[in-house]
Amino acid sequence: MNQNLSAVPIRPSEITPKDVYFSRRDFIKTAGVAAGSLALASCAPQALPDSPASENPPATDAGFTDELGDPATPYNDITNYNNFYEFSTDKEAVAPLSAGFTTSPWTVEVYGLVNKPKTYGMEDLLAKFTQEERVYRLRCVEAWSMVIPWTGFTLASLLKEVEPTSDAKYVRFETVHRPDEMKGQNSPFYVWPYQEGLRLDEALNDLTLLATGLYGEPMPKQDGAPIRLVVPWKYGFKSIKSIVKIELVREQPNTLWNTAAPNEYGFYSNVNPDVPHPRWSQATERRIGEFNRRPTLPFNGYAEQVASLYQGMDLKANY
Ligand SMILES: Nc1nc2c(c(=O)[nH]1)N[C@H]1C(S)=C(S)[C@@H](COP(=O)(O)O)O[C@H]1N2
Ligand SMILES: [Mo]
Repeated sequence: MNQNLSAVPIRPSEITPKDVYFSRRDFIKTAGVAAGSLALASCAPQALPDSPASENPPATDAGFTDELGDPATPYNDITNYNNFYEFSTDKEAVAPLSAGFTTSPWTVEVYGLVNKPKTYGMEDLLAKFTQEERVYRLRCVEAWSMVIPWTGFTLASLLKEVEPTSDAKYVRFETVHRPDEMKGQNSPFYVWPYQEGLRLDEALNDLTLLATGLYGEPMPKQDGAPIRLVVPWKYGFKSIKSIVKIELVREQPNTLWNTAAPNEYGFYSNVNPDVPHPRWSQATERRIGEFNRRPTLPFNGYAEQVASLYQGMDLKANY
């Protein structure tokens, strides 16, 4: 697995005036991010350009830190080292290949076992649900990780509005299917469109976010524009990108990775240093931008918030 990052010719910190860089840091401190809480400043609804490409990439880490005090991964790394198989299996090729992806107009259909099914336009979603900034660690199953300052709203707030019925036990998510724009969707090795799923209580947990931006900018295409899931205590592949369907269902849904290699990728996929992938250890990880590996934390460091969801479950059998 190639884990090298391409050289970044100009560091954002070199082209951002110091006063802007430091005022951002001061703002974040005031908002309490560095003080150890998870959630943070609410943001005004964003405009929706079709090409939110970074003409002015945010400063390196821009003052964002997670609740463990780790700085955000530089914007240039978050937007040039991507897993998005619809475009390429080469992490450094996703950004250029996704540049022409159409992300506006965009709708998300929420349906299935709900009292009030609804198809939302992106503008509705941004206007209706409170946008928050949350700095989360993303731990890829390939044993690298990043710290990403997301903008988004809780999946719970959306699900409450559509009113799941008592039969709804799981949530199924689907990425847009557009093989003309997403050449990777012509690959016979995977079942397209990309699908993912959560148990309803996981979906309703306050950590679970529908993210619409990062670093305070609209979501870059390569990161799953215009809206993607973020489930920070699970391996990165659960955080499905470019969502068009959210269905409440009775049975545990199929997922792309569980279908492709069920012995390697379970439905739960909680970050667990004690359960190795059949072909490599999950005990340590490489934070993008750092040289030394660091130990991987159970539930990616979010055990306090989510371990209770799995009480009584054998997490080695339910990997
Ligand atoms: N639709 C879709 N969603 C996806 C993927 C993908 O290939 N297609 N890759 C997943 C994997 S393996 C990871 S690690 C994260 C990567 O998100 P990032 O590129 O924003 O870091 O997205 C996840 N969501
Ligand atoms: Mo991943």
